[in-house]
Order: sequence, then structure tokens, then C-alpha cells
Amino acid sequence: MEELIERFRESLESLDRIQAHALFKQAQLGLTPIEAVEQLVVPALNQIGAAWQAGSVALSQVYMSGRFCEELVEQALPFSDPDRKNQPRSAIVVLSDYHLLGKRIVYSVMRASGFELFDYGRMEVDELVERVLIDNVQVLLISVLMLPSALKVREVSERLRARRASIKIGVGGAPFLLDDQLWQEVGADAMGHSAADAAGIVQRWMEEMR
Ligand code: B12
Repeated sequence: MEELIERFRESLESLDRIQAHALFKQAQLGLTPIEAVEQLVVPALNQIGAAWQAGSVALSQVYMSGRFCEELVEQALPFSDPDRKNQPRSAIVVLSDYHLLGKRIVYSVMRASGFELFDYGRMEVDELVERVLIDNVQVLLISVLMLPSALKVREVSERLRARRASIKIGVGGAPFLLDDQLWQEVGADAMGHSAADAAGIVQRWMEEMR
């Protein structure tokens, strides 16, 4: 797998879309689409992010890698599964920043696992709080990749709870991976390391709500 990740990363960095598609297909010979995303796409993008931080790749390469991977994920992950479950009203959002791929994956995995949820796209705090109240959302999943965005979760949580919204908030993304206390500090109810965690978290809350 390590070698495949390296070749995939190289194809992204050299903007070789055809090779990236071929390697992603190759990974799916032994893995489900979501496993291929989690085990190939996510580590390759993380390595590219680290290389950018170290100054060895340009932001344009990071950007195009993200775009190529969005295409792959879009094609590979199903939008829906007919076998829906009895579930709380749920929504997913990217709060404030422009890193959308993680949310896209979590959304697909949730839907593929049988969960129906609103996709709010990208929102700022004010709009998000209003939408959650209007839609009577009980489970809110928030994805962020920038620390300033992660800190805004606290405002969302405080404002919703002040207006007596009975809500569970699950968070994920890079800042929460780097600081394992952060999700509690910003008033979330749970944090997930991967897209697969999201379905488990909501399942657990459903059992608690019964
Ligand atoms: C691709 C990328 C971009 C692309 C985004 C393209 C797109 N459409 O998404 C572009 C080029 C636009 C970009 C721009 C910038 N980026 Co950028 N980017 C990245 C990079 C390399 C990969 C991100 C990614 O897509 N990863 C793959 C996805 C699938 O992973 P993920 O989001 O973490 O999601 C997984 C899990 O976290 C989890 N998950 C995610 N959300 C949730 C939610 C729930 C509820 C659950 C349970 C789980 C969960 O499941 C997902 C699947 O496993 C990261 C590096 C990194 N280590 O994250 C930097 C990174 C996030 N970027 C960074 C920065 C600084 C920037 C810029 C400011 C750069 C600049 N100087 O302009 C801008 C800011 C844009 C903005 N305002 O938002 C920093 C953020 C630092 C910080 N924490 O504050 C990082 C960490 C790079 C670094 N090491 O410094 N970036």
C-alpha cells in the first residue's frame, strides 16, 4: 500500500490525472471505494499538505491535487442507499473554511450507511445557527480544517444551546486530529477521526435518544 500511496501522490503532484485515476482504480481491486478513499486518497493528500508546509510543493499543486481527488471521490462514493434508517434530523456543514473534501466524504459515507442528512455546504456561524433552528436539526456534523474555523464551533454550540436547541454536535478535520482535547473545548459532543467514525457516532446517539 505504501508504494501505491507514493505513486498516487506523485501522479497528483505532477498533475497526471489519468495516472491518478488508474492508481485509484487499482486500489479498488482489493478495497471498497470508501476504503480506497480512506487508505489511498487521504494519506496522499496529507503527505502533500506536509510537503507544502515543508516548501517542497506549490499551493497550486495542493489545489489541483484536491480537485482531482474531489473528482475521484465524486465518482466512487454513492450518493444514496435505499435502505434508510429511522433517525434524528441531521445535517452536515463545512464551517467557515474552504476545505470541502472531508465533508463530501463524510456525507457520502453517512448516506451510504443509510443516513439521510441535509448537506448545508459551507456556512458562517450566523447562517448555520438559523438554519439548524429552522430545520429543527438534532444532529449536526461539522467539518473544519483550519484552526480559526474550529474555534468557531464554540460559538455555534453556545448559541444553539442558549436557544434551547436540543442538539448533538459531532466534529472532525485536521485541527481536531492535531489536538485531541479541542473538540471538548469548543463544546462538541463527539469527535471523529475518519468518515467511518461519523456513522458510529450518530448510531450511538440514536441509541441514547431512544
Ligand atoms: C487540499 C488542501 C487545500 C485545498 C482544498 C481543496 C478542497 N476543495 O477541499 C486548497 C488549495 C483550496 C487549500 C487552501 C488552503 N489551505 Co489547505 N490543505 C489541503 C490539504 C493538503 C488536504 C486537505 C484535504 O482535503 N484532505 C483530505 C480530506 C479528505 O481529509 P479531512 O478533511 O481531514 O477529512 C477526513 C477526516 O478529518 C474526517 N473528517 C473531516 N471532517 C469531519 C467531520 C466529522 C463530523 C467527522 C466525524 C469526520 C470528519 O473524515 C475525512 C475522511 O477521512 C491539507 C493538509 C491536511 N493535513 O489536512 C491542507 C491544510 C488543511 N490547509 C491549510 C492551509 C493553511 C490552507 C490555506 C490558508 C493556504 C493559503 N496560505 O492560502 C488555504 C485556506 C483556504 C481556506 N480559507 O479554507 C493548513 C491548515 C492549518 C490549520 N489547521 O489551521 C493545512 C493543514 C496544511 C498545513 N499542514 O498547514 N488547501
